[in-house]
Amino acid sequence: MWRLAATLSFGSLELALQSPHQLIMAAPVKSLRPPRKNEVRLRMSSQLSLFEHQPELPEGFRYHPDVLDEEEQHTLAGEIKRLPFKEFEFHGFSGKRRVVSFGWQYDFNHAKLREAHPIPAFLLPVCEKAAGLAGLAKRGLEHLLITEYGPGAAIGWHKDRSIFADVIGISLLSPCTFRLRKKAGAGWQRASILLAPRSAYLLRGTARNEWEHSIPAVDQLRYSLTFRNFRTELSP
Ligand SMILES: O=C(O)CCC(=O)C(=O)O
Repeated sequence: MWRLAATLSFGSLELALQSPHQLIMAAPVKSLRPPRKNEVRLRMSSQLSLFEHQPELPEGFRYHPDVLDEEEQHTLAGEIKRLPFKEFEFHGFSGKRRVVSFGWQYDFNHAKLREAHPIPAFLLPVCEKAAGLAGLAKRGLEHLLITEYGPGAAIGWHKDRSIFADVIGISLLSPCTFRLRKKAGAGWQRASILLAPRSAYLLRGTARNEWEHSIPAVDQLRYSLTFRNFRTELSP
C-alpha cells in the first residue's frame, strides 16, 4: 500500500491512495514542518519505484530508491569522509555544508567553471550507475559535486547553473526532504519528496529548468553525490 498526502489551501486533507506495493516510510513524517499551502508531499516507499508513476512531482523529476546496497553505501561513505571537503562559499559567505568537486568545479565567487581533479576511481562505478539512470553514456557525467550536510546544514532555494544540463543526485546515510517550488501567480506551486538514503533522483526538463529546489536542515549526517553533464552548446 502507498499513500499520497496532500494539503490543500482550504485546510488539511489527507488522501490515501492504495496500491499493491508495501509502504515503508523513508523518514519519520513528524520530523517535517507542516505542509505549506498548495504543497503536495509524497511519502516514499523504499521499495516503490515511482519511475513510471510520479503524478504529483514536476515533469522531468524521477526518483529511484535502492540504487546502492547497504554495503556499497558503507564503503562509499568510508572513502568519502576522507575527501578534502571545504566549506561551501558563495560570494564571500560560507555555508554550513562542506563540498568537494571533481571533473569540473563551479566557482560561485567568480561565476566561473574551473577544471578540478578527475573523478576518483572509487567513485567511477557510482558515476556510471548515475549515467545509466539518466540514459547517458557511461562516461557522460563529467562533473561531480559531493556535499557533506552535518546536522543543521541545509541548501537554500536555487536552480542549478544553466551551463549544466541534467542533474542526478544520490543520497547517502540519512534521509532528507527535497522541496520543489515554481512561481504560480503571486504564490508558489510546491511539491516535496523524502529522499531515502541509497536513492537517486534525476532533474531534467521542467523540473530542472522551471522549478527551484532546496533541502531544509538535516538532522543527521548526509552525503549527496550530485552528478551533472553540460549543455552541449555550453560545454567547456
Ligand atoms: O544534496 C542534494 O541532493 C542537492 C544538492 C543541490 O541541490 C546542489 O548542490 O545544487
